[in-house]
Amino acid sequence: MVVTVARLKQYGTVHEDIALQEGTIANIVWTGCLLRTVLLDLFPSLADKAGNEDWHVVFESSQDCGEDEGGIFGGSIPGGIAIDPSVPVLLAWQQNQQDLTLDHGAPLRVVVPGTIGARSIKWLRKVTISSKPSQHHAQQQDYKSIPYPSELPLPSDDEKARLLANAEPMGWSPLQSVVVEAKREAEKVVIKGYGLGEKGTFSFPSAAAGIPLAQIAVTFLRLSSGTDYEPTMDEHFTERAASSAAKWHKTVLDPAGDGKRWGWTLWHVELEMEAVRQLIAAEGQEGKEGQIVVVVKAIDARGQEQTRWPEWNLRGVGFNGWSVKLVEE
Ligand SMILES: Nc1nc2c(c(=O)[nH]1)N[C@H]1C(S)=C(S)[C@@H](COP(=O)(O)O)O[C@H]1N2
Ligand SMILES: [Mo]
Repeated sequence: MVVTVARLKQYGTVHEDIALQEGTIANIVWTGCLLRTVLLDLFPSLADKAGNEDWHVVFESSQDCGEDEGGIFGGSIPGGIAIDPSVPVLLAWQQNQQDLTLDHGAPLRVVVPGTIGARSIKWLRKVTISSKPSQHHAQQQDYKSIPYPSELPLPSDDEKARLLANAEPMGWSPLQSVVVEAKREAEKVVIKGYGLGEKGTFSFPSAAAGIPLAQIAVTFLRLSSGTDYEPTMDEHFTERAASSAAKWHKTVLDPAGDGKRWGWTLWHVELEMEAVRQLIAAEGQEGKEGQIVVVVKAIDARGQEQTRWPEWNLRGVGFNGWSVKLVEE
């Protein structure tokens, strides 16, 4: 299962009270039974509805978050995904061969691989087959991205509520790459991070739309001398990396990710400073003194690149742009 709290740096630039950094991921081995098996065992006729978009499987937890926090926590997935043989949606009771702890949803939780964590309902109490998606707060009022032109004044509360009601709930996770560590070690630069292939949009045809990660590439840019790196410059760096003659260098993907469809793939690259200087030279800033940043992008098996920089959104969620990090001297 893919844990979604992975692009916290950008979240932190919107929510300045939360000083978060990237780097928190986990690949977990889950044990449970397939939701698909349970559903088809109880209701064999559901097999005929595999391709229909008009039904949903709604999960409800025993957790009451309180009226101000949205009430009972729950969420749903389209029915076709719940019974899709290529998406192993689990009713899980173990994590890494250990019984679930209370924090992680004991005694029973849902695990929907490849999607935002919010659909993996913990402390599961009820599963309903419904003609409508879940009406729970997390499905209807939260975990939605509302693209909005950043130069416009913020909308009124009423307008914001309207936009929120009309926005699509987030579902599958997009093509991603993140740089976690970038260090200068003598005459070498060592870069490490993680990435993930796209799982398509949360609509039909479901799992078939998932495209595996093929490559993660890095390039380097130099800041003009006297300028100090700030995370708010990242969008500008990605633009520079995309529009200049920047040369990209391939990284090494950890083979442990091979064939494991639903987990993060770790990657790394070690470059001589001379090679870094050449990549910077391609960008046209080789002569100047100044800090160096690394820019990272993912490319999938179809040759499609990760989104360079997503549209600004009102809620600061779902950031999936190219990743940037200052190379520590
Ligand atoms: N009942 C319940 N289930 C929940 C949540 C919650 O707040 N309550 N949070 C969801 C979200 S947003 C995530 S990212 C995952 C986190 O799972 P973990 O605590 O095992 O990491 O649980 C999901 N299931
Ligand atoms: Mo989450």
